[in-house]
Amino acid sequence: MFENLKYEVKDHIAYVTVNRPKALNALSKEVLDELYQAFTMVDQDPEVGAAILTGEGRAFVAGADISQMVDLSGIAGQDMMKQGALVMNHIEEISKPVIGAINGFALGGGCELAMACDIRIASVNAKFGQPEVNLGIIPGFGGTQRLPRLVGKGMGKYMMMTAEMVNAQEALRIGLVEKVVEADDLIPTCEKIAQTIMSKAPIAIKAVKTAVNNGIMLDVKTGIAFEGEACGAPFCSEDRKEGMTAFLEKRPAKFENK
Ligand code: DAK
Repeated sequence: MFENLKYEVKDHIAYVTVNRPKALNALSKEVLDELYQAFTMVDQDPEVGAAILTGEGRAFVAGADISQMVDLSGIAGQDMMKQGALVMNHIEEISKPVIGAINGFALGGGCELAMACDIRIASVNAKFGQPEVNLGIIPGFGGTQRLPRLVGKGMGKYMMMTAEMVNAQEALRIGLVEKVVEADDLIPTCEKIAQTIMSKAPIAIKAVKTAVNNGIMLDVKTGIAFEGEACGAPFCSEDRKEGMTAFLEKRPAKFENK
């Protein structure tokens, strides 16, 4: 189905694996196009409740494809930046949770791709960084905006100005990832998290995603007003009635995405 990705659905989880291991899964124009299509499939397939995004081999994604960028004109560069930013926004905005399983290098556009996921789980081998200044550019797929929101302004600037890589434990300490696990436990851990999330009311999960993603860009007061709006759909759902009734009847809830 794809040339640069593996895409598989199992037990309601879509596995999206960037599959260019020889180039450490660098984001070529083609990979970006395919990622956009794959996450549209995740969004639209009613059989899919969550996605796990990872990379084949020893990298998650080592960045935008430098060999494709080297000869780009300024205008073509802007187009590429727009394409990358669009893909990251798409992943962030789809209605289903996306878990990044960070198995190795997550550099430049790869770190930005990881940050577009809702939750990041790192293997002990993972390495993160924004080395764009080594190449005479700056992060162009949302990194200057998403990184400081995750790790704070100082650490974000530190990483983007020094181009230093951080290992998985440091990424955990600064809030760039949520958990660090042994390499063999990476996918099982992500599957467990996906299953846990999928056992909840999907309309509520979608509303959490929307409220957090939009609210974080607003001042707290406006954000709380936004949260009020986002409460509407879950509160009006049949699943809300089921969840509350199940609690009172001391039984597990059976959610139907209604
Ligand atoms: N692009 C293309 N090829 C890459 C690559 C990349 N980002 N990263 C690695 N490769 C390729 C290498 O060229 C090598 O290919 P062959 O020589 O075997 O053909 C192969 O993957 C294996 O890499 P190494 O031999 O270098 O492996 P090592 O273990 O020695 O080193 C490394 C691993 C990850 C430390 C190293 O490969 C590395 O430093 N890679 C580059 C990391 C990087 O700088 N990433 C940031 C890329 S820049 C914008 C648009 C986009 C962006 C910004 C702005 N605008 C238009 C405004 C985004 C920029 C980026 O992401």
